[in-house]
Amino acid sequence: MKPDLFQAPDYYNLDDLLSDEHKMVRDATREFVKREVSPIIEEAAQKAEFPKQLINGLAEIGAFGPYIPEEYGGAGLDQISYGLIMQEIERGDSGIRSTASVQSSLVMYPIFKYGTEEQKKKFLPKLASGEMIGCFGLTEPDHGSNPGGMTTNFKDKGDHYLLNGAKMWISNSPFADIAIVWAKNEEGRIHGLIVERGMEGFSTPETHNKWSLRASATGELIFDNVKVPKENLMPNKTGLGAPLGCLDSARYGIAWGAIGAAMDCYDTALRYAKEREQFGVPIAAKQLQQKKLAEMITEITKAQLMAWRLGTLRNEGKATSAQISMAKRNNVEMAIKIAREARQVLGGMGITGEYSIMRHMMNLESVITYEGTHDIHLLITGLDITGHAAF
Ligand code: TGC
Ligand code: FAD
Repeated sequence: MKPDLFQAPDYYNLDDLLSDEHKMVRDATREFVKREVSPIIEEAAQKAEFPKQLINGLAEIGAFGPYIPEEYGGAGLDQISYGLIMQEIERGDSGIRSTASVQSSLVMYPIFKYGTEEQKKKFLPKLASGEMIGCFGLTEPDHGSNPGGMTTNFKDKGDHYLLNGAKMWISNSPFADIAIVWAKNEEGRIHGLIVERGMEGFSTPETHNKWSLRASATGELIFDNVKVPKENLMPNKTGLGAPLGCLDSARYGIAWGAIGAAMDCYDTALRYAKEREQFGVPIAAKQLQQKKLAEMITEITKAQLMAWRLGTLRNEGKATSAQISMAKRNNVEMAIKIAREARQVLGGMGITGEYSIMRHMMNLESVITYEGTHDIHLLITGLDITGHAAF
């Protein structure tokens, strides 16, 4: 792969809206990605392997639980810093951002919000340091966009719960130490359970042959009469709103992350267009290429402003789930369109692993599907503005 020469576009001087802490966090993550991710990511994706050697570094830059309080091992940062960390990591690769998103928003967040003090003390510091990796099991083979229909269930057996069922498409499941599992009790009410690797009847087979998120491990969670200790149930929120609350945080991170992937594609295409000559001039001098590049920077700038505003609303505790859906949907679509256009600017070179664009493009096919599909987020906006649920 070519050396990482990334220069971040900031057409509307968004840096002026960031605090010194935001810029420090952003620059440290950018440096980490240049130093540790860029040199190895293409090979990891080609081999379809998650680069586990990145875990310690991700923990060191605060990517695991950026907004979890320091007393539990988190970095105690605000939502803008969290977003900037996701943006910079996804600039490197969406699969690495997935690992950080899942660990922070889908594993640490529910334990922090819905767990007991004992659960927080037992798991959060180890998750923050990367000593432990977690995954999040909501989707089932027959229930993807409609998780409320889940059939995974547990029964009260006196001194333990007995868990049965299966989850699929679970990021990090093949090597996770713990799984946050959403399952129904005997009354059909959804609860979150912390299932630990090694519990009898619990297995995590890997899903192979993906063309997308190849540097991220995806798998199933299978529960065959798993005895879960009662102290592993998170008591402080039940119902579908509990997992959906975690998704708000992860979807917010994706709204920023997608900007990172788009920035990388734009920056690569711009540099290539200035260097590549055809018909005696750089292709950047041709109107058709300028149209592509000008539209890319316009869309990136709009997405940056949306993410920043959403982050300030979240810092004030005012962001709604529907606002988060709009940003996730808009920014991922923006990124996938830019990846497709940027790939064309590179001509044949664009399809090779010499450049990051094709990998971003393929990754974004997962990002536009997970955490709620593009269509589902449109329907969430539709419900919000009309009052009619059209799911
Ligand atoms: P509905 O009746 O609308 O809602 C049920 C309850 O949930 C509440 N609620 C929310 N709470 C918090 N945050 C949100 N975003 C919420 N949305 C809804 C709602 O108020 C209600 O509460 P209550 O107290 O009245 O019971 O539910 P529904 O069954 O009609 O479904 C609505 C729908 C379709 C929007 C929802 O199910 C949905 O979002 N589906 C998409 C599923 C999804 O996003 N799955 C993601 C799986 S995890 C993943 O992909 C991780 S990828 C990680 C990576 O690698 O980065
Ligand atoms: P379906 O729900 O079957 O949808 C198929 C199509 O139908 C989509 O286009 C959808 O938009 C459309 N559709 C569905 N319902 C409606 C409707 N009411 N109206 C109109 N159109 C509709 N899940 C987890 O729980 N944890 C994870 O860590 C995780 N990681 C993932 C990693 C990867 C790489 C991938 C690909 C997925 C991951 N997922 C995870 C699952 C992801 O959240 C689901 O794939 C997603 O929610 C969609 O579910 P589905 O694939 O079953 O599609």
